[in-house]
Amino acid sequence: MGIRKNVAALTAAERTAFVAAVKKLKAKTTGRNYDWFVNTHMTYFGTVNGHNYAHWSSSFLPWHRKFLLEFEKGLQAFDSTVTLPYWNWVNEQSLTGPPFTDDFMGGNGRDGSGPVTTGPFAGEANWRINVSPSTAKSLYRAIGRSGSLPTAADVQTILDVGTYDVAPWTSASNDGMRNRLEGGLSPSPHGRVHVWVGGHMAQTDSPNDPLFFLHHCNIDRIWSRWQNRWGYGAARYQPGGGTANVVDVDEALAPFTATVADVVDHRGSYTYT
Ligand SMILES: [Cu+2]
Repeated sequence: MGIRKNVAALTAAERTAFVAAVKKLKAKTTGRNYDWFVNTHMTYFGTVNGHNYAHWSSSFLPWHRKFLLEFEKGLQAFDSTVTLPYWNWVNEQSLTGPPFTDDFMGGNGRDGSGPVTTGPFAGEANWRINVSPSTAKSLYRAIGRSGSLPTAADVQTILDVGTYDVAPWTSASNDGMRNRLEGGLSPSPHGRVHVWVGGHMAQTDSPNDPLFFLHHCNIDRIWSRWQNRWGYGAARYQPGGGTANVVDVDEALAPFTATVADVVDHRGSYTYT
């Protein structure tokens, strides 16, 4: 049972351990290494087998929950004490505070939109981009160039929507919690944070920036808070079944074999502080 903590509550030793495990996963040469996660996110960004597994569909939340769980498992193979921390961007908005410190995620790109120059992921020698639709070989950020960070009121708006999702179960869904959280409908915190960080975070290979996992951990936490209020059961997920080209509750979250129903209640494997 893992406890996922706020990035602002990590000790220096916990920050060091997390970065070390991430670097070991990156250096791994076989199996599900760091670049496997980048590649999988790129592949599943679009349509696979007629389904939008990862994005712009009901399965956005369970797919990323499974993706994060497998990533966390990958880190724990190197250090069993490590869990994914979450970046609560409602409160942590300063570039001089967590998670942007020199001993953790590092700061902005050079001149506000170039390669990251500080922290453990700055420069190709420390953190080489191997899998990407763009040619840059080091990590880029353009923090704050576009968009804005979500507010507490934005998150509350989402928590108050009791319906998980509505037809057509896409970015065009005009109601439901999922599309408001993901980005097809306002207030769109998931999409806004990707755009606000910019650089690799605004591309399909966004997991190249380790900040991706801290951001998505917070998205997962917000879904968990919603579930805590409205129910963790599989019945709270929509669509229930028989919906063509949408991942129904009993369908697998490819490339994983776990179904939506397998991941809706996460409390047996991790909780949030
Ligand atoms: Cu995302």
